[in-house]
Amino acid sequence: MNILDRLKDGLKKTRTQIASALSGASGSFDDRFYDALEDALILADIGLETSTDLIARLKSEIAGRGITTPAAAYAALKTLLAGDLAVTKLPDEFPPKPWVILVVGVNGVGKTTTIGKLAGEFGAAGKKVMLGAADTFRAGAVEQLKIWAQRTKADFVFQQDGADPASVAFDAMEASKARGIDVLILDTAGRLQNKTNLMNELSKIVRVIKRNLPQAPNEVLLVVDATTGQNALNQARVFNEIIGVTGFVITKLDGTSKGGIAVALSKNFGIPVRKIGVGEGVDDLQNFDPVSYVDALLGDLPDRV
Ligand SMILES: Nc1nc2c(ncn2[C@@H]2O[C@H](COP(=O)(O)OP(=O)(O)OP(=O)(O)O)[C@@H](O)[C@H]2O)c(=O)[nH]1
Ligand SMILES: [Mg+2]
Repeated sequence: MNILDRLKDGLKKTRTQIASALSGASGSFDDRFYDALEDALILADIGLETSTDLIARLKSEIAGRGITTPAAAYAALKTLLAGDLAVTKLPDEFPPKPWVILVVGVNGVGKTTTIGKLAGEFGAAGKKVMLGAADTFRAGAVEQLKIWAQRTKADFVFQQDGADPASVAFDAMEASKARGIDVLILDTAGRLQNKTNLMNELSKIVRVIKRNLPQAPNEVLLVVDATTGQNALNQARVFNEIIGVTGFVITKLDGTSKGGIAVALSKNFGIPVRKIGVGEGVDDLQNFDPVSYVDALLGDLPDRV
């Protein structure tokens, strides 16, 4: 399956749900149509405020352009939405070395898997990649990252379970400089239930990195799981407060009915979605392309409307 098909396949549930919400407005092109559209967007987890705002802008666009059919209105909505999702992808070149990516997020969202996929991608582009196991909290976390390092032929820096994560970050910074590494990616633990601990731990990691290389970390990627819906917004708020997030990675977009969360996140925080995960394999990480995403999310207006 090619990249676009995989995205479309992944977002099928969201799309079907939107289509079924829209079928309630069968045949009408009036307030019922707009209400159904708004409901459909909210159901997909685009968010109440964002959905209301989108519909208001759509209405004025439709009036301004003299649009008279639901299909044309739907197309206009897709253009508006894609236009809102300005993106910048991760850079292809990384001077000065190492380019440091700190990966954060709550438990189980897909941080380690995303790091493995990123290592695969950078490695395939000819970059020297190192993975640093700064999640020393969960038993087995180091081993899991090690497997990804082996699979993607990345260098690997770790200490024993329970070691100080900042100390791992320090070792990884030193080692990546000594070995001429292009991209250093650091895994972290995400215990959101204790915000103070999390804040202390992440701030310490960042301090150690900066002491070694003042412009690093170059990216703080917050990984969020699309299936958690609106809760992803709370996670983004907390992590952004704690360390300042520079980009989102949205995982598990395959098979979720809450695929609209990418819109809610980028609209609410003005932070770009860098990557999306559409499966568990090493090739299942895509750049976020707003037009393809909106197409996969909304599909075509169902015939019945
Ligand atoms: N379907 C699907 N599953 C994914 C995706 N990304 C990660 N997963 C799965 O989600 C589960 C958790 O992934 P991890 O990478 O271990 O998550 P984590 O954030 O590192 O978890 P902790 O280290 O426990 O905090 C694994 O079973 C992954 O295979 C994705 O894009 N799609
Ligand atoms: Mg992990």
